[in-house]
Order: sequence, then structure tokens, then C-alpha cells
Amino acid sequence: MALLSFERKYRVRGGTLVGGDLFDFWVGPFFVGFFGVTTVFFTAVGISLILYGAAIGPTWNPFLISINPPAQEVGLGFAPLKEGGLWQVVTICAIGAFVSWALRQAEIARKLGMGMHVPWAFSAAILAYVTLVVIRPVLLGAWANGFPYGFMSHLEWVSNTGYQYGNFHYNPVHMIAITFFFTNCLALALHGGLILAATNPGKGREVKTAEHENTYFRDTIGYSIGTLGIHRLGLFLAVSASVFSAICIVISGPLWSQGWPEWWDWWQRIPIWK
Ligand code: UQ2
Repeated sequence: MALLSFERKYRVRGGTLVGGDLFDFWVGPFFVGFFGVTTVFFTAVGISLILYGAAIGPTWNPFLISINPPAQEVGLGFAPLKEGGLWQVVTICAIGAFVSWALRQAEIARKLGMGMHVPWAFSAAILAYVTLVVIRPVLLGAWANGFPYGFMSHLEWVSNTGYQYGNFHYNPVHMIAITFFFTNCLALALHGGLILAATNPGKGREVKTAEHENTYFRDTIGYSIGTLGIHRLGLFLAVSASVFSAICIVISGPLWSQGWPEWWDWWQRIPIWK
């Protein structure tokens, strides 16, 4: 079905989660919906506050602008706007915008009668962010443990937080998360390469089919995961990367406060070596 006639057929009322027919319309190509409105609201307020923070800050250098969390002494309380309060409100706006976006994805999936795979996958990314700026700071007792919103400053936070635990690459869950990121990269390279190779065999030659794709991998490694399977694998790898990232940072401090290299001392302490 051509795109325009498909959209004429499927761009119909109904399926919204909130607001009934109120925001059940499109602006140009974009579905609006209640959560489209809340996404735009939180994004506009958040960006305005970041610009305000930059304006009262020491620099307009885009690499150096930073909206910082409150000082350690504030604990889990509210801070004055100019002393971390901006960071707190920007965090609320960010979570509001991300969750609104996920719910807008859910509404669009419902309208089209599709599964909820996209909103759930995106929720894993939201979980990783919320773990960094809410769950871990709450477990550690201070918003100061959230990361600052700035280009250089967030990189420095990552570096400092890593060295606080000696060498973060010794964090076993960090190892698992990295393995998922790398494997995800491998899977997407294989998939993208395979699809383009089948679709663009060269000028004047026939476009190939899923049978060619299967056979390519059966000939190469004796196994093809299949056209549906590769997408299941991709979703699993991508979501796992986010979830294990969230776990690897939330256990750093709340569960383990020494260096990560020391964690491996359990190996030396196995009674069998005695
Ligand atoms: C495949 C298949 C696809 C693919 C790819 C494979 C026809 C179009 C890439 C090959 C993938 C395999 C064998 C899994 C590799 C495993 C890991 C953990 C990277 O078979 O079906 O569909 O795109």
C-alpha cells in the first residue's frame, strides 16, 4: 500500500491513553496526542532553564557550560535555584520529557494495533538515565552524586567516578554491559551489511531474497538466526546493554564502595587454595 493511502486508512481517531479526542490529531507528519503536548512542555521548560543557567554562569563556550547538581551538604533536600536547584528542575523536566516520549510511542503503537516493543525498549534507556540521576543519588543520600549537565563536566564526572572505584573496567557488571554494547555493534554491522549486500548486488543485477541471506550465513558459519531472529537478537542485546549499564553503576557505592579490582579478591579467598 502506498504511504499516502496507508496513512489515510490508519490515521483515524481512537486508541489514546489519556485525553480522549482532545489532542488526537496530527500537525503535518507528527501525531500530537496528550503526551506530545507534555513532551514539548517539559522539553521547552528544561531547555529554557539550561539557557538561564548558562546565562548566569561564567561562560557561553558550549563545551564548558554546565548545570551542576547541589553540594553534598544539601543531601536529598531542595536546593536554591542557583545552587543546584536548576539541576533538580532540569532533571524533573528531562524525566518528564523522556517518559512523555515513551507514552507517546505507546499511544502511536496502540493506534496502529502494534506491539509495545519500542516503548519498552526506550524505557530501558530511561531506566539507565534515572538510575544515574535519581536512584543512585537517593541510595547514596545526596543529589550531589548525580552527574552534571555539561559537555566537559559530564565527561569529568564519568572519569572521576570511575577512578573513585580504582579501575572501573574491573567492575564485573560493567564488563557484561560493555560485552553487550560490542556484541550489539557486531550484530548491527552483520545485519546492515547483509541487508545492503542483498539489496544492492551491483548495477543491472537482480535484488536478492531472504533465502540468499539465510544461505549466506549457513555457508559461512553453518547457522542463520533468521530474518525475524536477528531483530529479536538486536533488541535483546540493546536492552541488555542499557539494563546492565544501569546495574553496574547502581552497585558502585550502594553495594560496593572499595575499588573494583579488590572485588576480585574473592578468587584468592576461595578455601580450596588453602
Ligand atoms: C542472519 C539473518 C539475518 C541477518 C543476520 C544473520 C537471514 C536478515 C546478521 C546472521 C546472524 C547470526 C548468525 C547471529 C550472530 C550472533 C551474534 C551474537 C552476533 O542469520 O537471517 O537476517 O541480518
